Amino acid sequence: MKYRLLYFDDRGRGEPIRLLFHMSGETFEDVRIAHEDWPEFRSKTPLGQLPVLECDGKQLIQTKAICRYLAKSFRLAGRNMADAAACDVVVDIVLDLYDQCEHVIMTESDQRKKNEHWREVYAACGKETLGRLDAILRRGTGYFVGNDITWADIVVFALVSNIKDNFKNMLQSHQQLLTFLSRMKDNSKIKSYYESIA
Ligand SMILES: N[C@@H](CCC(=O)N[C@@H](CS)C(=O)NCC(=O)O)C(=O)O
Repeated sequence: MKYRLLYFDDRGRGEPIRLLFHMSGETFEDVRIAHEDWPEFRSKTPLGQLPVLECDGKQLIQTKAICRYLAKSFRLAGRNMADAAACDVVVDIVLDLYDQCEHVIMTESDQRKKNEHWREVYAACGKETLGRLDAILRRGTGYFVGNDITWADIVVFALVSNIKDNFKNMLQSHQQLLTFLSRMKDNSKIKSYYESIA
């Protein structure tokens, strides 16, 4: 299968998909669309949005659908139906939070305004959401589902790292999550991917 990922030159919703490829070792073309080219490019996408994953030329859209499809293809979707559902739950939890932060991450450069936004999101739902993720990790396997890495770990790592880097020191009360992020960052495949684009 020939894969082409179309996304902006940002981490955003493209990063979990990139990481799934790097974790699996499957090759793909990482096409990064410049924001100034987007107005012209937009009409070439099914919903006027990115990411789009082309699989042998066939376009697949929606971050979650793309990630789930790749996770199934790369055997990163858990061992059984119950694991698969647990992965979906974790991904839905983190995407709900990311949805609240995305606009600010993508467009705001003033750190003070970013922090103000995060404080509001944290009070409204962030504290609860991150607390829920912390609680799942407290089970102690080091992974969100079962005893091994799944796409849920990869999506949480990609999106929560982005939140953490944009809203400085804002995850400080979520120690389980912070430990998880730094362990994932040390994963040899993730590490070599980030070294390759540094
Ligand atoms: N539910 C969609 C949302 C996609 C989305 O909002 N993409 C943004 C970038 S993260 C986009 O394409 N924005 C450009 C635009 O809407 O013109 C998904 O998860 O893929």
